[in-house]
Amino acid sequence: MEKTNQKFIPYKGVRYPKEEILNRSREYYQEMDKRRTVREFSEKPFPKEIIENLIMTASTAPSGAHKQPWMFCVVSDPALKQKIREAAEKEEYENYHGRMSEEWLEDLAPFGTDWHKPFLEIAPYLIVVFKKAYDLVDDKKTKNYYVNESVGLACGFLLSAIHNAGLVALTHTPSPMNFLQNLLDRPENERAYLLIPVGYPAKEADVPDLKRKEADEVLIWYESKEKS
Ligand code: IYR
Repeated sequence: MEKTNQKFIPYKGVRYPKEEILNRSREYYQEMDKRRTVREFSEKPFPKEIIENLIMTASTAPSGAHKQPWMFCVVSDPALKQKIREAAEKEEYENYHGRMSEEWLEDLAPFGTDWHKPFLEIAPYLIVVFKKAYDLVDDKKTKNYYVNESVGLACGFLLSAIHNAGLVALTHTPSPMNFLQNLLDRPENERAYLLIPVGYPAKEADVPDLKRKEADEVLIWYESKEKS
């Protein structure tokens, strides 16, 4: 390896025997396969420490040059949640009444979504994820790399942590999202990326009866042709 100024330390990850790796991989898949996007939340509160743990898990995601180009804003203030709902619904009304194509509306029909976004006030916490297009260090611009990939990975980690904790979430993408930068008073280098309400599911929460693709639809093997 190239000599650098970076200090290297021994990798401390656990090493399992292969049977255990097989079991753990199967069990994790089965657990994650139970995750569902939920749009009907309970108002039931829970400690903010839980949210902090979830976000710190998200922040363990890999990122371009380890810049961690994200900021997670957590909104629990009802007045601010109301403002966010009003602004999101204003945009979504336009989306559902002309900005989205017929094809798009048809694709969404099975999910029963419309411009009403009550979950933005009902869920106890809204996590608004911002990507940092660049960083500002003492008012100087410094570069970030693979920002979309990095923040997407962090959001994936976040969703799996939420599911693992026993809570539910919705990946909401009001469009355009710039109202969030204004309402949350975020600096110029931060752009809203996803809005993720988090909470307990409502008592009678329904989800669409979706099927996930089979392995042969999402996975192609390229193996040695040699007989083993
Ligand atoms: N942002 C809109 C529309 C929407 C778009 C897609 I693609 C979805 O998978 C779900 C919704 C809304 O939140 O209603």
